[in-house]
Order: sequence, then structure tokens, then C-alpha cells
Amino acid sequence: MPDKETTYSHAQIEERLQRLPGWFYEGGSIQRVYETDGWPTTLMLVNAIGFCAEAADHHPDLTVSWGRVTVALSTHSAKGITEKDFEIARMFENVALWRPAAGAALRGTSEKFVRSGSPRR
Ligand code: H2B
Repeated sequence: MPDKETTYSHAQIEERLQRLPGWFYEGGSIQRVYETDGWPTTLMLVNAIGFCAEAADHHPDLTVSWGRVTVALSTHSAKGITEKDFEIARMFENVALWRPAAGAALRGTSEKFVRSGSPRR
């Protein structure tokens, strides 16, 4: 595991993103698009991401539309992409797309709620 502020090369970033489907590297950030069923869900997603970011002390740039949230991560202090970005990206992914397992006691929402948006490339 590299040092916490070691930045990854473009090739290393692409290699790491293989394990984060839907995430892409653009404009110096790793990014992800989530689609939602509308403004209330969008705001819940923003809050869920915001909570994790504050707990981690690592904060994304968010672009918020009615039915879409775009998350962009980089490590400002290191001026690049570090392990911090990959770790919090995994956390956001798990939280944003989490649903109860099939057969679980929890039924899960029947709304479209949050789903994967297409990568912008
Ligand atoms: N978030 C991100 N994305 N990059 C940083 O360098 C960073 C951060 N630094 N959140 C943190 C907060 C720093 O400003 C505080 C003081 O720990």
C-alpha cells in the first residue's frame, strides 16, 4: 500500500478503476454519475455522501441536478489521485447502491431510488 499522499499515475488510476465499475477518470478527478427518481432522493443521496465524507474527512465535489448526482474526487493537498480517493469512492458506491439482499428480512424500496448512471465516456 503506498503512502496516503502518494499520487497515482494515469495508468495506475485506470488499473485501479477496473475494480470500481462505473467510475471514470476525467478532468483530474475520479468521477461517478448516479441517477435518482427525483429531487427528494437526490437530496438524500447528497446527505448520505456528505455524511461519509465528513466522517472520513475527505470531501468530494458534487454536481447536483433534479435526478442526477455527479461525484468527483481528488486529493487537493496532494494535487492528484491518492488511496484516499479510492477508499472513499468504494464507500460511496456501497452506500449509494446498497439494497437488502434477495431473501433478506428487509424488503427494500420499490421506488427506482438511486441507480447507476452511465459513465460519461
Ligand atoms: N478533501 C479532499 N478531497 N482533499 C483534501 O485534500 C482534503 C479534503 N483535505 N477534505 C482535508 C479536508 C483538509 O482540508 C482538512 C483540514 O483535513
